[in-house]
Amino acid sequence: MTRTHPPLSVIGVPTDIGAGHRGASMGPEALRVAGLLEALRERGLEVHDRGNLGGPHNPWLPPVEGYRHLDAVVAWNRAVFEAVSAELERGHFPVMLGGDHCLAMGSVGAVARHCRKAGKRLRVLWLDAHADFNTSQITPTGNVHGMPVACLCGVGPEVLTTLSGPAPAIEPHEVKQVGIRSVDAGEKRLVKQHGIDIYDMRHIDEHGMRRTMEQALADMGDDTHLHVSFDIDFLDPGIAPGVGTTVPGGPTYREAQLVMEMIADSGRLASLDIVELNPAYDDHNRSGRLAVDLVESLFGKSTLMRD
Ligand code: Z70
Ligand code: MN
Ligand code: MN
Ligand code: MN
Repeated sequence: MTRTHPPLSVIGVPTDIGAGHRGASMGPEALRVAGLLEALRERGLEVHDRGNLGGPHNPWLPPVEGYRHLDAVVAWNRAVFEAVSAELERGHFPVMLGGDHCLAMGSVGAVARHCRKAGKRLRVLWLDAHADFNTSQITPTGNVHGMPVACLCGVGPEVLTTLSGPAPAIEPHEVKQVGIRSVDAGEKRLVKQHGIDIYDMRHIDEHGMRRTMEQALADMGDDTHLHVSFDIDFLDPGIAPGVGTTVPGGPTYREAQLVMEMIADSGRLASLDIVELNPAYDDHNRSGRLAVDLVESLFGKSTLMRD
């Protein structure tokens, strides 16, 4: 099946500023070494590598008022926001290579602002083991990569909730989370309170991945911009050990492939984060190569369908 995508602009975000383990800063290079750009070009896509963004180094300090490195997180996300906004402005498809998941505040913030301006509907598909809906009051760690969904929904410090403008970047009903299996005690109450649609592993076990993805991708139209935020820890650690926080019981290789194929078939994919790949925990870049394999499916590679 031939699908037309605008030119892709690949943006490296080499930071672990929001993470609980060092090393996600090496993610962008590991994805390049695993052949991501070549694989995308092989799909017939026009791909521009914009290189890496820069930002403050990681001082590795304890939390201050419930946040670790808040100022540095803000600086990185301002850079992400500007870079992604510029790519959307020129009609390109931004692909973020993380880096830890805090970068999604900048990327989804830019995508949301673009959608409002262009009169498009927004759907954010959050593939993750974690809900990433903590706040400074309830976080067990102070790590801001556990907070981006809350911040995007307007729950968080003003410096982060106003990255893309005065109003919250997204409304809770615009985000669907798949693969969730680790939610902290206070976080459970918050996601319920905000009505986030969470397809956790129990839901996937009971209904199957096909039905789950039909639900997560339902009600999109020609005017929908689909942003996928793909945290590598979504995948079962048995197939993707290269992440800071492994959580057992994640999607298998086959389930993950189906997720990507169904997103591709939706025809709505317009921006992407690939985050939390941590080469320091990986096995000879196995998880990086798996990410490339899955991204090929995300861009329409399939077993029997001809290109
Ligand atoms: C925990 C916290 C987390 C990874 C998100 C974990 C957060 N909920 N970890 N992504 N890898 O510290 O907030
Ligand atoms: Mn995450
Ligand atoms: Mn995660
Ligand atoms: Mn709703």
